[in-house]
Amino acid sequence: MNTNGRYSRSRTLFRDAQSVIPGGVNSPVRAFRGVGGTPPYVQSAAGAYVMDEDGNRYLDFVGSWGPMIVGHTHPAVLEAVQETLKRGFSFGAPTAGESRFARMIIERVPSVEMVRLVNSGTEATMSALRLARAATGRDLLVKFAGCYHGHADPFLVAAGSGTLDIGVPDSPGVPKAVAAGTLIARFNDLESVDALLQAHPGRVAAIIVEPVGGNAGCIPPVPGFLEGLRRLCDAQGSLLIFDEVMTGFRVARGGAAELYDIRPDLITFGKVVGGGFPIGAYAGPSSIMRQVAPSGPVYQAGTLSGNPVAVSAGIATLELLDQEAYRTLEALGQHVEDGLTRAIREGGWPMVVQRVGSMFTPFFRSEPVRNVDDASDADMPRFRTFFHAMLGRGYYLAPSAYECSFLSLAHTRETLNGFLESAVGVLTGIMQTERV
Ligand code: KE4
Repeated sequence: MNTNGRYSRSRTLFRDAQSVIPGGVNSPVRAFRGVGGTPPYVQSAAGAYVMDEDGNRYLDFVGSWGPMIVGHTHPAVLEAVQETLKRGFSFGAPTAGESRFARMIIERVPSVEMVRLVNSGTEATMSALRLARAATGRDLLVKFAGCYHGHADPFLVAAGSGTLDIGVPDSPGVPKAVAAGTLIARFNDLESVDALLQAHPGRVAAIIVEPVGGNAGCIPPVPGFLEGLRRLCDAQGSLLIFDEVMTGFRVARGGAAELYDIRPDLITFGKVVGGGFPIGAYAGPSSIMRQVAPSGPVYQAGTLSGNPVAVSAGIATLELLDQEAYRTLEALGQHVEDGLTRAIREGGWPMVVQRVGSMFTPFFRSEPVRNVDDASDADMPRFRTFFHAMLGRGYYLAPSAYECSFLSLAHTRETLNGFLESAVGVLTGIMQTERV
């Protein structure tokens, strides 16, 4: 817990904020409900580091929950944003940059021919679902327990991410009629999907999936899972939606669709695509996307959608993410995984580290984590002890056992060696104290 004086200013700010903002935060996961204690109030960030209001510096593994893949305040992104700002903030009119940005996304993701920009991942998934329902004339949605697709009503059923930390995977306020339209399957379990499709023949508009589970910790798809979803959708006439808000431009230049060589019908993006500015997107083949207003009847709109400042950050970020960047991110991820896994093996500790590219989660459980039930079976008190001990040593991991930690191009083998040395020391202490 943050009990020493090093967090006094954050503690004061957090206490004050709770009288004017629900829970003191503008997004629940920031409140540390998953780990307890006071969240450090970030005052600034640069490269791989964030600095809090008490003058503490942390090697950052949260990265704004994914967007900061090139590092904080990257000079190229900063310059692009500053240049755009001089020409104006927002126009509510089309700009040349939006088409350029759309073409960059199309060039990177094989199944995408058209893109609509929105302002968040939630808007992207909400809009993609409406489009899928219109395109198929069907109403039902299949999602997976523990997957999180933002906070639109249809997705707050057996959700993941912060809903698990505060125990509301089925949020109050979602009408029963809406929740009834969302069918729940088990991640990495094709039979659970087939059973739902057989029970509702011809009625499922879409299956939405995080191709790599990232909201119950990092849960890779087992071999054949994604290919099976593709086959089931084809057989049923349902659309396959890859929610790549977290994996898009994170796990490969073309996201998980490229990494696993799957062609989903629709893909949603967020986080990395905005480079730290509010951008979401949904995308797919022209045959489907043309149905979106004003070219088609499926209505979706947004005052700040395609905002020129945000788009300039997205363009500058994607320009930095060439194949060399992904080789670097993979090497850094492998280095972290190898370092932790070696210590776990030598210590005989009941832990697994699961990773895809530069997103990873240490689970305090011996067996692999294949779904949210496995993730919930991990030793949460031990995770909390580990998290706070590492925070106290200047390493800011994701403050929840149900989240992923992220690496960036600003992390180095040297800084990660320091992280690994601290992590192994802390874990050794935990396991010895608990005589594991
Ligand atoms: P936003 O509306 O938060 O931009 O995106 C929602 C979303 C959709 N799909 C996936 C796969 C996501 O991971 C997210 C958002 N992720 C959470 C954390 N895992 C964002 C952090 C937060 O809620 O503050």
